[in-house]
Amino acid sequence: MQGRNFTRTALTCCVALLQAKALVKGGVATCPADPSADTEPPEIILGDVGVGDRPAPGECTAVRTYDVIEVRDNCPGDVTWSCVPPSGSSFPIGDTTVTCTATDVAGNTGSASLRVWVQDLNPVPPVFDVVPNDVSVSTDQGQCGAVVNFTVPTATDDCPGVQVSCSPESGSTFSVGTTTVTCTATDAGGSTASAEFDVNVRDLWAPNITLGDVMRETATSPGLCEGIVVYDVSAIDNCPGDVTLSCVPANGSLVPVGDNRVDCTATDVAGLAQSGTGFSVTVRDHENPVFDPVPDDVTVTNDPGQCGAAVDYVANAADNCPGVQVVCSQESGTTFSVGTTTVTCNATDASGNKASSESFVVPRPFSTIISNVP
Ligand SMILES: [Ca+2]
Ligand SMILES: [Ca+2]
Ligand SMILES: [Ca+2]
Ligand SMILES: [Ca+2]
Repeated sequence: MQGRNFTRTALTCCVALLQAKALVKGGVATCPADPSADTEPPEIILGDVGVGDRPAPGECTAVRTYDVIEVRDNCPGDVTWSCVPPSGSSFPIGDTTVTCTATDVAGNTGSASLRVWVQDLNPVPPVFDVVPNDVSVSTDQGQCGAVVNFTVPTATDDCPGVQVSCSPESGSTFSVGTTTVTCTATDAGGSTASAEFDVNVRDLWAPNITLGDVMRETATSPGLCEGIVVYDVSAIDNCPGDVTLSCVPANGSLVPVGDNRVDCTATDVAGLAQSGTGFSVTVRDHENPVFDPVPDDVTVTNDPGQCGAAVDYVANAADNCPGVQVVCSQESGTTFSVGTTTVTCNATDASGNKASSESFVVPRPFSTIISNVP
């Protein structure tokens, strides 16, 4: 059998008796031979919303009607249906969704919906109950911002249904600096009011200083009592922007022999400074002293009536560092016996580096002074 089994305009009741045995859907009867095996939900055809009355001044609702044109199913039998809110009831100002649900004898459920709009003809905007206070927080650890939660302000309206939303939302991540949050209260009729407050996020995190390769020990540069300090230090900050890194003594500079402490300070764009853990660089002197001039051999005559002579000689040493000392096997100015005396001088710098030199002192009877250059 073909043919639409049930049609009714502006249904107002809740049970539709479907007298025919099948519903034509696309020209094909879809009710199975065993109706209990039916899986096809019923359909609800909704019509237009009536104009209805208008809310009176001070009123927040108006009566509205709408049409349920048809409730149909592919199988015969009672289809129960209902709509919420029902047609003819009082609807609040604003937008209301009407949902109609129908259930066939096999328990399949279908639904349809429509919107009922009641205009607010006497719009009175909502009013915020409190003006939100500004919020001030510090940045989250390692972040250039902060997740900020705030209490969404409430608002009061002449009609129910006012809603408040804020942008950015509570729980958003706010960047460093000041962000204005705008909260908007919207009543059911679409009238709005707004309120603003500031979220101030301050950067309280100074840069982190990272120590890379450091030459903890280095030698003096040739001829100098200083060595070049070499290290690798970097700094990162939670916020973008240049980080000023300053170390004393500076990388690549000359520092004196001994232990030298290096201290670094990193400063971010917010002016927050972090002093890194200092480290030490030891400069060692490995350069030997040298005799300057190299001691000459000395030949003198004996002192009159003596079998020897008091001999002065020069034995000086130079070093890249101060504090070199010269010690000889027989001091200058002492009496040397006739014959050849080998004088050995040792020069020792402050770091223990040594140099040695030999010369000859030869007192000879009745001879003139002869300088013997080696
Ligand atoms: Ca059905
Ligand atoms: Ca209002
Ligand atoms: Ca910072
Ligand atoms: Ca030296």
